[in-house]
Amino acid sequence: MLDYERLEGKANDIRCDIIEMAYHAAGQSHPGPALSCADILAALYFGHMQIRPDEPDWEGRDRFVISKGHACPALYAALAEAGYFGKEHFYTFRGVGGMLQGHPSLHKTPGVDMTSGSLGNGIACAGGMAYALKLKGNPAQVYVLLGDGESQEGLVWEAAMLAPKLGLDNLTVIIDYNHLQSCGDTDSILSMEPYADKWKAFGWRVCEMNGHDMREIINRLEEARHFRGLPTVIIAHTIKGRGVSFMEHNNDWHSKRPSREQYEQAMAELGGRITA
Ligand SMILES: Cc1ncc(C[n+]2csc(CCOP(=O)(O)OP(=O)(O)O)c2C)c(N)n1
Ligand SMILES: [Mg+2]
Repeated sequence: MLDYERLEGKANDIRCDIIEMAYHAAGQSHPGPALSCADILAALYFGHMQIRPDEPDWEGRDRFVISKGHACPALYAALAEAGYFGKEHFYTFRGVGGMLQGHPSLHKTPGVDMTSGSLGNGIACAGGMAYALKLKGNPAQVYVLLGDGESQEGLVWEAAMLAPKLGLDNLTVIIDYNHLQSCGDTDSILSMEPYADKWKAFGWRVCEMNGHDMREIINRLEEARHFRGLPTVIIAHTIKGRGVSFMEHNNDWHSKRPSREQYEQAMAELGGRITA
C-alpha cells in the first residue's frame, strides 16, 4: 500500500529545493515551470518508477525524459532526494562546469536519462528509447514530461504519429497543461484545444488527471503501465508556480530569481529551511 502522505511530503521537499536552487542559481532559474510538475515528479520517483539510485545506468530501470527541460530544478531535486547525488550541488546550479546545468545533460548528471531543453526534442528521443527497449525485449517503461507550449513544436507531432504505429505501449507522455508558456497564455498564443481529440486522432490512448492530486497521478501511471498495444498520453491539469502563493498563475516566475525577501516568504509558505 502506498503512503500518499509520504509522497506529498516528497513533493513539498522538491518544491523547497526548487526555491533553494532558484535563489542560489547562477543567473535565472525557472521556478514556475518546475513547481508546476513537482507532484508528478514526486509520484514518478518515489511512488512509481523502478529505479536504482546507486546504479544509475541499470539496464532494467524505467526511464524519464523531461522534455520541457527548462523545468529541470524539479528533476534535480527529485534525483538528489532519491540519492543520485548530494544536495551541495544545488549551490552550483547553472554555474560553468557545474554538475547541474541550466538544462539537463545526460553526460553531466547521474540519473538524467536524456539531454533536453530544445523543446520538442525530448519526446522524439523518448520514442526512440522506447522502441529500442522493445527491440531488446527489455520491459522497462519510458515516461516523458511535455509542456503545453512545447506542444506547438512540429517535432512533437512527428513523434506522436510514429509511436502508435510502432505499438509503443511502454511509452507514457504526461502533459503539464498549465496554460502558460514563456511569453504568455498558451490558449491565446496558439491553443492546443481540442487537445485530447488531437492525441486520439494520432492513435493514442488518452486520459486526464489533476496533476496535483497524488492518488490520481499514481492511479493514471499504474493504468498506463499495464495498458497493452498503444502508448498513453495523460493530460495533467496543473498550475504554473503551484505551492508558492505569489508564483501561482503568475508568468513573471517563468524565469526569475527571487529576492531575499521573496525567497524567505516562499520558504515560510512551504515550511522549508532558510540557508545563508
Ligand atoms: C526549440 C525551443 N524553442 C524555444 C525555447 C525557449 N523556451 C523555453 S521555455 C519556453 C516555453 C515553454 O512553455 P511550456 O511548454 O508550456 O512549459 P512551462 O514553462 O509552462 O512549463 C520556450 C519557448 C526552447 N527552449 N526550445
Ligand atoms: Mg506551460
